[in-house]
Amino acid sequence: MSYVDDVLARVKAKNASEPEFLQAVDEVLNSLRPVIEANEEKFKRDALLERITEPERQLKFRVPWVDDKGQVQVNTGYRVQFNSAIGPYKGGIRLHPSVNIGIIKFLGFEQVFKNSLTGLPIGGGKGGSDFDPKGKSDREVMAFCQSFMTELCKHIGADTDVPAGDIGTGAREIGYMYGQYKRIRNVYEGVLTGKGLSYGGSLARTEATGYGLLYFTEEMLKCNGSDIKGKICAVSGAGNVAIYACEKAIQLGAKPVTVSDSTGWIYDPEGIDVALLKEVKEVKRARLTEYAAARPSAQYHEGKGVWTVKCDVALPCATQNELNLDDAKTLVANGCKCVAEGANMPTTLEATKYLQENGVLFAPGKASNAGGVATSALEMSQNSERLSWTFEEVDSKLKNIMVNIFHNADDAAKRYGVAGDYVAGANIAGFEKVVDAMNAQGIV
Ligand code: NDP
Ligand code: 2IT
Repeated sequence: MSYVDDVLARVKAKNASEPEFLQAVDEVLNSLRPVIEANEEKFKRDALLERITEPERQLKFRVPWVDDKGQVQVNTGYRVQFNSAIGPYKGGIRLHPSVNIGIIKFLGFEQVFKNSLTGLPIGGGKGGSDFDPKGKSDREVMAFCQSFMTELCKHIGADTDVPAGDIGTGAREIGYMYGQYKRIRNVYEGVLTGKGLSYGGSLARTEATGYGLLYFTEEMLKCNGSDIKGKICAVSGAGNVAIYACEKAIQLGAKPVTVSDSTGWIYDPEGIDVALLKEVKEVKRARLTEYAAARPSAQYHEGKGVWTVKCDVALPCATQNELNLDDAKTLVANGCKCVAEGANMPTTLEATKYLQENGVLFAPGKASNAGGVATSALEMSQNSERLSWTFEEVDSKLKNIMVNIFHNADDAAKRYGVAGDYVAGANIAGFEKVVDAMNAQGIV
């Protein structure tokens, strides 16, 4: 049995109850075959793949808090500190009822390679809780965030581990967590990113993931003889990533015509009205029915369905495994030419394979959504030098980073004889830097 197959079998046996983690490992290790085979004995002797698939540290803790009725609620908190070879652990905090250790491990594993691809000195980590912010009062959200940080603050720090936002964690939650960290640890430092502008946040961090996704997509299309201008985009999600993906798509001359949330989706043939979407989702925290009620051109549908809309470019920006094989077939049949992931692992392995085999340009999330964490690293730099950069400065660095990530993935794919396979290219390019650092640092 090859070394890759041997490790895959062992990771599967050891983590049998964690399907999302196994899916992420499966994709990465299969992409790495040509790299590993070129030097199999050394990788095997150093147990490099066993080490890279085993988190350096996993924390699981109780998060008790009191709801508005005086009832005590108990959630589970997680932080997986996956790999610190190239920098302090860095990655978001997901607050969603579906969160479990397997989901946090998959996200932390992806983050290791993504953060490496940014070219910035950040290791990989991820955290979260099964707490559901939906329907909670501000006071309840604050109570949860304070309790969560009361434990987490013992394990993080500006040079150790720097969490940020993800699903369910936005500006409000980061603010409450930052306040509690500062109060307990008595240090004013850049321990979280995605902070408000009045207390150390970076301009353009809010926009960064969605904008970065479009910068990446623009470059990928350009290098394949096409142009983002004039393209019809189907977007899923209606949160941070989706909103700013729509905004930048419009700025680049494309037309996003869909968005979705966990209850339904919008088809708006006139193009998504981003100001209205922000009002509904960022200000009112309401359902997409309110968007439809305020916009005569919009049709609201219950359930799932954005991938049935005819589009040139599909941008999944909601959650993992939201684009399956049937969706991929529908997209191809409708003439879709490009899928770029804004979310983490939104496309199933079967769907990815089908899209690639049918000539669709496919950008994996760890490359195309890396603009968020890259700008988080820029926020860390600004915090360290106690300065803040202008929006234009951060945005232009973000654009350069996304263009570089595309070319690094593209070059790595070409070097290993799989030109155009950006999944393999991103995994290989991300892996190379981490492995170099791990080798230099000995068996740790
Ligand atoms: P938000 O919480 O701001 O928005 C998430 C959106 O996706 C909401 O519209 C939500 O609907 C929908 N959604 C979430 N879970 C589900 C589900 N299980 N089924 C259907 N719809 C769902 O999160 P973000 O926009 O920040 O994150 C979206 C994706 O992008 C995630 O995969 C995240 O990991 C990834 N990502 C985020 C980055 C960031 O900087 N924020 C950076 C890189 C990747 P509803 O509100 O109804 O739940
Ligand atoms: O998945 C991700 O890259 C994020 N949620 C952003 C992480 C960060 O540290 O900004």
